Amino acid sequence: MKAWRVPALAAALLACAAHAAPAAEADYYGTLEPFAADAIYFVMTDRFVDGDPSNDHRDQGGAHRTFDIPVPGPDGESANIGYLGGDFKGILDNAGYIRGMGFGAVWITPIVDNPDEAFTGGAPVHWGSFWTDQGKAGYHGYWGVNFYKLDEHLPSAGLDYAQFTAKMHAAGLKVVQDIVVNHGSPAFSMPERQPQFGQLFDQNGTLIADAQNLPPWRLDPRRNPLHRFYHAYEDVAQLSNIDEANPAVLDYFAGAYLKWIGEGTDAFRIDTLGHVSTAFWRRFAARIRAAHPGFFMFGEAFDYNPDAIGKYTWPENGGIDVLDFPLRGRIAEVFEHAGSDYARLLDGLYLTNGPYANPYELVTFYDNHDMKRLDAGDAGFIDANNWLFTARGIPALYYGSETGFMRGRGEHAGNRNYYGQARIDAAPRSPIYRSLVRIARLRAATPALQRGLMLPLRFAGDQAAFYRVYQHGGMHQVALVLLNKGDAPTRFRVSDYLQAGRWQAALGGRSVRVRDGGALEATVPAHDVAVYLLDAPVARADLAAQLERLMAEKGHPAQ
Ligand SMILES: [Ca+2]
Ligand SMILES: [Ca+2]
Ligand SMILES: [Ca+2]
Repeated sequence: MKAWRVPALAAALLACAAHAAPAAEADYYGTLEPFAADAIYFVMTDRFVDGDPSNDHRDQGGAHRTFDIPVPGPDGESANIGYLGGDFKGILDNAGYIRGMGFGAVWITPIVDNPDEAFTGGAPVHWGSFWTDQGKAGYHGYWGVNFYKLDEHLPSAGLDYAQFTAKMHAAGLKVVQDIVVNHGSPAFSMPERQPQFGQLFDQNGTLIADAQNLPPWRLDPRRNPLHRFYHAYEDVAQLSNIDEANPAVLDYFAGAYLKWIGEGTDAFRIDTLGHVSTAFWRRFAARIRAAHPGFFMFGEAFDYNPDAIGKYTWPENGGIDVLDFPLRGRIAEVFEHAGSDYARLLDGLYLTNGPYANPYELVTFYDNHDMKRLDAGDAGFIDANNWLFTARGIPALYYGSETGFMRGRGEHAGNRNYYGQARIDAAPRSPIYRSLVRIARLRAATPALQRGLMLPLRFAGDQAAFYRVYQHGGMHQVALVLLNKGDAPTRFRVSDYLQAGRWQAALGGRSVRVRDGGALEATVPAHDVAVYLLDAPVARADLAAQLERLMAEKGHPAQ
């Protein structure tokens, strides 16, 4: 056997030499995660578009009705804590709008059945309040009572969840399902017990857990089987606090979420990740990925300290990527204030030896439904989007940010207001929308911007300049990104690590031919971005050395 194989190998080597095959290109990439190709549009389903009034259930709830519960504010303004009618059909009707902006995925709020009454416990909601739930309905979806059952406000005839995901896929959009394991619905403090609140039901509709309106410290999980899904201590507001150490809990949630993957879910966004133990996440991720290898998940650990959230991304804790809260804090700082310094963002990237298993797989954002929306003028939004869609990470944009909708507003002050078809139809008139479309479509067409290594060149004042480099599997691309957040045009001159060749101006304008040892000069208008692309393998030695260092050190040192 051996005697036969050696000549074959020698013949192969000779054949290679005869054809002077080039040396294999070195691997340079931030991530190979396929999901990183897709920017994410985050929709609070109930607040996006009411595509089907027949599923609104406007009479639901009786004395504790669930539809259209206004929270009045000053000057005739209003927030709302009832259902407002948004549904799968409203999203699907606008799949072309979302895809057309350059997004490849839609993150939707939880789809599972929520209570059919407004909550009567907790503290009353008033304009601008946080952590208050009295009078609120489960329009947001985060109060699950049966995690195997679709909430009745979402589907339409011919459009159940599986049909919705199939049609979204056909429209070129993946579906990111928002999932919760930490809690069910509000479970105590009701003046009188309300149906469904604090209860959990299985796939057959059988009651399997019930807090019975008891405060958590009065639960008796040792003796009462209906209390065994819950910790006997508080966690978030009045929400039931699921005991993730109970093996039945893992079976219940893994079973439910595998069912939804079977109906077309492409990825999970995990709510309240940091309120559940890493031991649970390791087991949960293993269960999901045993059936669906490589399934992409990212979670919400609501913490601006990178040391507190990095651990969730490590393989021993389930390898779950996270929403990039630490960078989000810096993005708001920089783009909400003129005169800020791009250097603040550089320090928040953690490109080498940082706390994350891979910083290129983090989901980056500047606001969402649980905080004040970005408080900036149109120019600030434009600058923030130009950053988000060119820097490392997977951008997620909250619905309405494409027009600066309800900017600066928190949860009960308009953050989650109904967007609606009229605003969508008018969006092309917004300068934020027009510049977003330009940069998001460029990212969608540019592997280096999606998954390339990021090599910073200059982060100072209103200027940022960096390379993104993707070289893998026969594909190679170098992007040079030049950002100007100032009020005047600015001149960039780049020579560091600049490879000779023909650099195409990806957003329009003249391409630039760079000679060995030359420079690339470009003027970037106020609040604008320029991207130059070189479609060539990395050849310059000092650039290769920098990329090798970034490759070797991009993860957490212990990984
Ligand atoms: Ca509806
Ligand atoms: Ca319901
Ligand atoms: Ca918890």
